[in-house]
Amino acid sequence: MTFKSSFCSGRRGFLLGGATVIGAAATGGLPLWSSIARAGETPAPDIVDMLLRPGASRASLVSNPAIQTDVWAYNGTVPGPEIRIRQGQRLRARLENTLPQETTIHWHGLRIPNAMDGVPGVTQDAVKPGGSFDYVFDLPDAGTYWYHPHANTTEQLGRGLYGPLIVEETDPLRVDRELVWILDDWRLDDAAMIDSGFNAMHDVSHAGRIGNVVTVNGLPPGELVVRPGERIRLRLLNAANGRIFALDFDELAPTVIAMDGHPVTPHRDDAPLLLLGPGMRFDLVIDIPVKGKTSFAVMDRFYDGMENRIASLAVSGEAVRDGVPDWDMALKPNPVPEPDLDQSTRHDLVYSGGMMGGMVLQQMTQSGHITPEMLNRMGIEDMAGMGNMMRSMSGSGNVWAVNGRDPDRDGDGPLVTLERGQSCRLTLMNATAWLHPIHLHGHAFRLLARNDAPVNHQPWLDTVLIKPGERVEIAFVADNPGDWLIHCHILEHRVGGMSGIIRVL
Ligand SMILES: [Cu+2]
Repeated sequence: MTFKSSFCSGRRGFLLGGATVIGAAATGGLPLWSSIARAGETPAPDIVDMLLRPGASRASLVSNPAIQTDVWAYNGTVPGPEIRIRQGQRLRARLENTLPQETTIHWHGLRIPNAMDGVPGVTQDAVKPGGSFDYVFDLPDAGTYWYHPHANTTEQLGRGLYGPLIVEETDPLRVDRELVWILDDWRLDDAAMIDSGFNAMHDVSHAGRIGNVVTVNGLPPGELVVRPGERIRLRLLNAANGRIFALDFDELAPTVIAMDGHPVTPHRDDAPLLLLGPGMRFDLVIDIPVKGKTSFAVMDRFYDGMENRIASLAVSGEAVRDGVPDWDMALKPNPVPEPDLDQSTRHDLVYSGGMMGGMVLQQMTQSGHITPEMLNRMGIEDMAGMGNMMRSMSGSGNVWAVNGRDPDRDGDGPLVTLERGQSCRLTLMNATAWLHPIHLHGHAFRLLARNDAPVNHQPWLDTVLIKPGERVEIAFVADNPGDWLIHCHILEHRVGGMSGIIRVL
């Protein structure tokens, strides 16, 4: 089926979420697709239509509801409308740009055709103010995903452009309630207006643009009333530019059932805090105790001495059941091809630069994890050369580098080129003093190991958080042809050069 014909058939269905402002009212009384749907055509029930209109709006981000902040939002709301679709269905989303600048939509984590990936200059031309673009693709994988612009992303996400995309399993998990929490932070001035200093060099070379106001679903953190014995599925998503959340669930002991959308063996995390870098998602199952404590606090404890309350859970009402239900928590795996590790090609990406980066690069070189060959590829011959490279990078404004360069900008071509169908093992080395959530477009990868130690459950991910000095090994089948970005999802780091392309032929 061609793009055009698939576009003109299909039902005129709309996603009308609670806060969604689309459909008749938003399109001047006309159902969105009526002008192009042909009379007499059989509706295709597997298609969901969506209109996404990024533009200026206002939102109540701070605890005083009388104070409104000027934001940019999809269809007027932060977050944008929830797109909820079933695995295997087709999404047709029309972007109508009412922003004062160019934009696109990237469908984070989705394995879709390259032309739909929404990266200006790589997969499409940016959509000008007043322009539109039609995104059409099938959803092969169930899970928790999201959409956001990929043009001027620091400002466009920082002003509020993002929304959830939930792909439901054909056989959904049994729970009493499902919640989606989109975490974000905002840098607001005293009048609760967004600080317009995007891409400040300090943010680019340090931890990214960290805000001073944290929101959950675009609102100040609040209280949620739950019932004793209730089973909740919580879909967590970090939409912040740079903030990493380290979540403490009090005594609730959530079970992790999916990471970055993809099912994982249900397990309790060993770490006391759940680390959620920008772009990352977790699906959790939380069983509210039948007896005992009646209030729980979900806290973010990433920054010492700067903890944030994310939510308060108040247990109230009659118990839903006597104890913990024995319902299955295992989700059916998504159809992601398994990499053949014996037949795989190996590549490595060394991330360097940023404040105090020379020190970590030196340590990893001394420990032998960064080899003379890798240094050579980075254009570094000795320790003096390392210092020179760091200085010239900070002078040029490109404060980060991948394998010693910024291929996204200098036109050197892709970091890695792969034959279609080839299995690839990629070692990502963080030779910097900062954490980086590295995001690969168009594929899911298996996280195999950290610092040579195999990782529990080896989850499928699209974004992996790498600590300073850490080496992470991932593997995937390059089955999706095109040029795919692999970049740090701390958006200011990408601006500073932490980005490149993996080409699948
Ligand atoms: Cu980064």
